Amino acid sequence: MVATKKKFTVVFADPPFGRESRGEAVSESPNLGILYLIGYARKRLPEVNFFYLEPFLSMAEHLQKVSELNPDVYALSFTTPRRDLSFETITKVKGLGLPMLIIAGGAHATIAPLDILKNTAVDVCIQGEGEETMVELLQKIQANLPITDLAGTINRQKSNRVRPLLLDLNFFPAWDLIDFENYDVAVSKKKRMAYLLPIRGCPNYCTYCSNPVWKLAKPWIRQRSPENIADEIRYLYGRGIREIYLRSDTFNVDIKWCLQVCDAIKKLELKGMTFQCNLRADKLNDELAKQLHDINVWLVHIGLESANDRVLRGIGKNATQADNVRTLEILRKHKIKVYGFLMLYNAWETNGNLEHETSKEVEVTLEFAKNCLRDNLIEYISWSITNPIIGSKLYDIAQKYDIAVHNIKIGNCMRLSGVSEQQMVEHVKQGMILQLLNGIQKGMITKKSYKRAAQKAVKILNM
Ligand code: B12
Ligand code: SF4
Repeated sequence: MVATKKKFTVVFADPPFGRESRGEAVSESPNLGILYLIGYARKRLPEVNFFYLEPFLSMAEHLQKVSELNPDVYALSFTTPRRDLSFETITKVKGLGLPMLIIAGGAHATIAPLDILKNTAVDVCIQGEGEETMVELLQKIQANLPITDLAGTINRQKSNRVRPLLLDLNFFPAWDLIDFENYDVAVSKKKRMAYLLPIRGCPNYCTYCSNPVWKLAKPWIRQRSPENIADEIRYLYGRGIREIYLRSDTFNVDIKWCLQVCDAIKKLELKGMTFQCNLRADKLNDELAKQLHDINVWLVHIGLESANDRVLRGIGKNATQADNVRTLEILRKHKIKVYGFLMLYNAWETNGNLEHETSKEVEVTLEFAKNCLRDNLIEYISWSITNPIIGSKLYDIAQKYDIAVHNIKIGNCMRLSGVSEQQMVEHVKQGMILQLLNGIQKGMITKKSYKRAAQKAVKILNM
């Protein structure tokens, strides 16, 4: 009998966070990057077997699956905060002794590929958007061609040129691989919810944001067609999804296109479907807010960041406090709730000088948030101490002035002149208490989010 040749197999993986990660950000959604890569690649490479090892697997289950599948390529996707677990995973996968190529992609591989190549057994890092690079890489591997010169990759021999971005985004993630029962979102009206990306990129460059993937090449903004977005929504509805969070960094870059998307969604006439989306405060008008309400957008997420124009200017937000207030008022008028995100103790550079948010300005923001909650301008809030995350302009500023520190109570933050650590801790504590009490009051602490709330409460008690 002639043995049949094993199909060329590619395993995409999230690091294994285990089932105890339930209630944390990783359990909210499958990795959209991986689903997009598989959705794109399998059309072009129908002869290849693709698998996805999801984030809720334990390390033992993850390794067991890799052994069983014995892939030709193992491709891990990870962010910077998940670096340590990812490095441990790579070491253990390598330790299985299987003959495979190990690839890394995602935010950390894009921002810090040399960190990965230096400290792990990864053979190739893929920088930025991975669809086209992955297809070409797999074609080359199958044809036994050298892979050192491939655009969009970095290996131990060579750092190659950046790959142009995809212009046609009218394709779907590989949703068929996902059982939505395995994912759970903290805030939603419906039990079954999915994230959907109508647009890639963001036209802004806020100093604190590590928006690494999209800004390697231009155009920074790419929109899908309203019809293609509506088709994906119809598909997800058929899969039992009743709430969709339009999760792109910002939905309202181009109001005209947003209105067309709303129209296409309205035409679907899907009973019982609700939506959430991310908006920027500088571009909302009455007409768009009305349309959002008409398609059942019940919650929008807005990065308000600060209530001080000096700070908003400094961090390059391209929105003013007047924009913040106007947008909150328009949304209240149209009965759309707001999840407001605020940051404390930001820093920036003006004409070569380090500047930062003062304690007084932080207090203004805290007061603003309290008033907004009281006046129903904001429904939910979330605070974070500014963390100079790798990949952001702020990271470079923090390195230049040597101000990045780790505080055991509040995590990664910055040492700012004239602000004591105790003062910072106190303000973070005030913000977190406000967030927690408001969450309890609004019934946000449900069975599915109790773990996060409990962790927060313990953190506050220990401050
Ligand atoms: C939606 C989202 C989530 C969702 C879904 C995750 C996801 N990856 O889709 C959830 C809520 C689960 C999430 C969680 C977290 N996230 Co998040 N998330 C995003 C967000 C807003 C959009 C992601 C997106 O658009 N995906 C769509 C696809 C098309 O893009 P992509 O994921 O980048 O994937 C492409 C490339 O990166 C590459 N690629 C990705 N993986 C791989 C793997 C291989 C092998 C290859 C070859 C290529 C490749 O190809 C993909 C297709 O082009 C981004 C912001 C942004 N604009 O990127 C933040 C972002 C990626 N998240 C971030 C962070 C920090 C987190 C958390 C650590 C937060 C937390 N506190 O826990 C967790 C970690 C999750 C994890 N699995 O490790 C940071 C990462 C920053 C950094 N320096 O690493 C970002 C950039 C936000 C920011 N500006 O700070 N996130
Ligand atoms: S914070 Fe939001 S608006 Fe600013 S650059 Fe990042 S994604 Fe864009």
